[in-house]
Amino acid sequence: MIDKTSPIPIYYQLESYIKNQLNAGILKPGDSIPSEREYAESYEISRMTVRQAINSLVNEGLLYRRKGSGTYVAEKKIEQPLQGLTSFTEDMIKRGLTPTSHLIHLKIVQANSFVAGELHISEADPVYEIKRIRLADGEPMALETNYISAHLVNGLTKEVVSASIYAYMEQELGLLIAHAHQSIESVKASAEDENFLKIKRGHPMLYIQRNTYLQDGTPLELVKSIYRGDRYKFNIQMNRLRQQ
Ligand code: 16G
Repeated sequence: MIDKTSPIPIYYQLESYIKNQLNAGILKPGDSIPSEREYAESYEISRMTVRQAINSLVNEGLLYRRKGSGTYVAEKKIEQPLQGLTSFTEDMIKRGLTPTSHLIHLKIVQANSFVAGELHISEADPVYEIKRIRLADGEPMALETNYISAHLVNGLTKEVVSASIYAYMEQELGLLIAHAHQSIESVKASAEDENFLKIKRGHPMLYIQRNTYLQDGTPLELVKSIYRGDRYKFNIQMNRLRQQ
């Protein structure tokens, strides 16, 4: 499988070989892969070359290293399309995963100027601040903080927010959730993320802000979320824009 006469760099050939094994399920999430020495001996290549291939797969998030123990196959990322406006609960159920939430707090606070501006309400107006760890099959995926005007929505209890907020607002309150604006930025895991998501401080994370609106244009929620960079991949479908 390694062809030393090929113009394709050897590290790249090894990288492709390991990738094929991952795709074929020969190497599964949690499996340890052979050591650098083992690869080097089996294919009669240098350890430096093996390291280069493995580093590249670690950087892509397909493998991860555990200090003093070895290199392992990472869990598959959750691929999330960015076409439709859906809830975490819906997204997980669609994938056959069980969604749960761990409620950190639910309180009514006075809107600060940023929250008031985003929700088109006055500063110091009452807003629900709901902070939840969102889990898929018991594994923490994201830390979400929702701000929802308490004048617009009421009845957000611990029981309600421990399940689906969207389901409550649509099915119980009859609100027409229509569209949202979402932005995604990369950030490093903070001490809080380390604590709640069990991710090492400094690891790459995705910071997402969603502003959701009702059909009549009223801002419904401002959501600040931190998603695990090692477990999430967002997909976008694009159509070619032609110059006029
Ligand atoms: C998603 C949304 C969040 C929304 C939540 C409702 C992002 C990136 N995602 O997690 O804005 O509040 O779904 O979920 O912001 P729920 O209905 O399961 O409570």
